[in-house]
Amino acid sequence: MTNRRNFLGGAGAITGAIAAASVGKVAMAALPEPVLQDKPDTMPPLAPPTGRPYNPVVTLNGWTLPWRMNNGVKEFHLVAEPVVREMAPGFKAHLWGYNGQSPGPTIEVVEGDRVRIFVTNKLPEHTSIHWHGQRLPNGMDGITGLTQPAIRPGKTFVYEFVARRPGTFMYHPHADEMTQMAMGMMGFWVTHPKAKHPLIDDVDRDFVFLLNAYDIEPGSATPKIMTMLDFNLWSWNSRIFPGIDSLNVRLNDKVRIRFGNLTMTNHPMHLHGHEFLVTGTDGGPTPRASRWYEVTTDVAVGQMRQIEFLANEEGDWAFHCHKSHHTMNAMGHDVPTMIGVDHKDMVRKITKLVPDYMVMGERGMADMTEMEMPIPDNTAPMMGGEGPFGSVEMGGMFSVVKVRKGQKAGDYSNPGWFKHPQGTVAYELDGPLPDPPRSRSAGAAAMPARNLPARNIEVQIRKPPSGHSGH
Ligand SMILES: [Cu+2]
Repeated sequence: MTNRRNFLGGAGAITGAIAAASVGKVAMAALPEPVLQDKPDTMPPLAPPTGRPYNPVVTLNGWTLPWRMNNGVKEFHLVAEPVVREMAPGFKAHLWGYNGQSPGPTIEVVEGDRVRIFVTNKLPEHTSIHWHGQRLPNGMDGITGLTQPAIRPGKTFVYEFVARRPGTFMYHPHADEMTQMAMGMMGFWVTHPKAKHPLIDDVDRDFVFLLNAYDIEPGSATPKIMTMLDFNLWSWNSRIFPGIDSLNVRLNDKVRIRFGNLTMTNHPMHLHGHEFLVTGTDGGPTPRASRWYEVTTDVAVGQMRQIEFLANEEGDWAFHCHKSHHTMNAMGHDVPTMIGVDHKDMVRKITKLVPDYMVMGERGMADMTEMEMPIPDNTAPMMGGEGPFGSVEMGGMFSVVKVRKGQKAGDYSNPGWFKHPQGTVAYELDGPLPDPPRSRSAGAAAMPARNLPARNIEVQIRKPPSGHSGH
């Protein structure tokens, strides 16, 4: 749950003294008290207490920032600061974020709202915030050096604009971006339509999360900021499976999931058991004629996608990035392929020198999930997550859409594992294998060879006219 900490004595101990010195008491009193979050749990949707009504979103392992109304203006207070983010149970990362967590809180407003955002910098270096995708006055775009001076440590800047178009947006720094995004500074923004919109359907559940990535050495806690491609933690909202909450819906709910990509590579997002439509991008809702059903949609760097589907198949449906390295956690990348290598002789020799030497990967990497290999403190296992049938052998960008009937109206708590109707689970064959029907020995009738007369096929290639005059 959120807590309201004293602004001056709060989380940003590193720069707290500077903040006190540079923001006067009177100025401080005029700011909305910053609300902070100290847990990585998925907060229930925040029904709007003031302003116009809308159907609020659910931020996966995150929360929505409360606001105050001030003469018709929605005022928010973001505090950029170092945070400790639990990325999975047993693994905490030292990141930078907003208001106690990384990513920062989701900001939800309604089309036409006038929004004022106070941004206080409690980082050890300057920052700014860019409101990715918004229509706004150029001077509110948040580009350090280009549209505004940097927000120095301890200083507070004010951004103010009207949320002009409904849609799915992000926010992130545009100052020392390589460092600040690698450290986890980003957040989600949703502008709800002010009235029934021809291209925006009502949904029962509306989930949001950001795709982000970190390079944190096993056993350490701070990301390496110089990494460009070889990240080892692929996360949703700075959480990795099995630390990512499930997306709980009721049978026949209409479900929207919005995601934005602030990593350094693309992510083909894949949903099991249902087909979805891409109903929106960073540019707003897509025209209906442009929508077609898919089960995977690629999200390029800097892009946002919103997908919608009718959850009409009960079960625990996997939902993940389809790059197999992105559903693994740290330490999987520098291991040589050992499949099929017979280690026996080598192991005997090595064991004389290193008594507790262990062979890895001789039969594939699945053994890794079973052998309880000792790993350094503060490290997530490479892949894991216990399911009802054993290890799920996944990490990183993976979660489960849990579709259930019979859950009470409004109850979106985790229903536990799916109870499969009898006879609907893949099973182990008991008894001898029947002859494969295609085998010749099983009788030629199963699939007789097709005897076609040999033909000489002449391929005719029309050559371009000689010379270059035709170009
Ligand atoms: Cu991916």
